[in-house]
Amino acid sequence: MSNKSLFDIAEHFGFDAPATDIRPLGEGFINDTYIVTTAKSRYILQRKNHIVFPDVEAMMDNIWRVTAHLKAKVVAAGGDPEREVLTVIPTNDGKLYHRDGENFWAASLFIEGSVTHNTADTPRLATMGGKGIGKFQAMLADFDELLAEVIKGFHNIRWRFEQWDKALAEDKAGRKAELTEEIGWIESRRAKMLAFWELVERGVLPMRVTHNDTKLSNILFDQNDDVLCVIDLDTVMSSTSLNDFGDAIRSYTNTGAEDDTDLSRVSMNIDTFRHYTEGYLSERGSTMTASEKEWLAFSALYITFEQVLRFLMDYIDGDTYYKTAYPTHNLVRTRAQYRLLQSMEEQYDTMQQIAKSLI
Ligand code: GN1
Ligand code: MG
Repeated sequence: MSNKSLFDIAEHFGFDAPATDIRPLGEGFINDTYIVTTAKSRYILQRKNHIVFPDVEAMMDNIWRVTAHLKAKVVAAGGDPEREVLTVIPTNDGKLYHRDGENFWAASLFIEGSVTHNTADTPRLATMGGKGIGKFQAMLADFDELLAEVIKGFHNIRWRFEQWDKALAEDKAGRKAELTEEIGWIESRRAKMLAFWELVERGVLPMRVTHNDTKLSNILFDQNDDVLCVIDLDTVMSSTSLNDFGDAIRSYTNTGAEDDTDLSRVSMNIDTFRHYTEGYLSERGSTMTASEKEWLAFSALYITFEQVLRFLMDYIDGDTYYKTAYPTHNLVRTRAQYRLLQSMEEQYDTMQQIAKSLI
């Protein structure tokens, strides 16, 4: 993108002064992100991926409503709403995004002095990550409006199984015959996973605001490594908040890589599970229902299972969703996530004991 056109885009937003500098920030896979400097402040400017998020207007409306709710909570607690919550900057004509031909752009305030981390290398970081997501959810526990479903059936295993059955029936890449063992991993757990989702469908597990991308790098810390706020709100939707707990456990506790070729490196670190759960419950325990508490440990197995299914399904489909670096990449990811799932299943009784002892 040329700098001239970036400056043209920036002019549409309600920044406090004209942009003097615009440069790329980070290496996100989905959106393109820039940092904009004016004489007084800095801002984040993002080109939103219109393929992954077909309804940018609904997505930005979700973000606006959720951040408004959070800001009211922070103000009531005497905090600083511009540091403890993401601040969306509307356009000069009051819209939440700017459309420039094919592209959709949105802006937010850059939080000065903030720090991010990529891996939970210390117990404190795992605990603080749990606190960050726990506090985010606790402040949203009384948000009772439904949010737009920006990605259909994202963590809905009934919908995922519909896609799965179709993928197997079509066998687009002709790979099904070689995958008898891997397909068996999915089929043998079908009933158990659907039984969990049925609790959501029946309202036993309540619908809440979910973040849907709870990796550690989506939390901003201050200079003392205390949590400032949760960022990357593109996927906020309504679902069971257990999904956010489960997805964090899937990413924080893995002793190997998501696409590790050496399965002996992959396992769930039970101490990291304990530290994350401790932090999470310290903020969120008092707003959880009894059924949410009961299914906490299982949610990690559920989300990890779903990830095995999604990677394998993409391999069967001929690698159309996830970016791949080599032809069997999705199969390698499938096997590595399956190893993680097995490790969780082996340690499930301990996970439950830990969760119970902390509640
Ligand atoms: C995608 O690109 P990233 O890391 O934000 C995916 C997640 C998966 C993850 C697996 C919108 O997230 O659901 O868990 O890959 N996001 C979307 O690495 O599909
Ligand atoms: Mg993301």
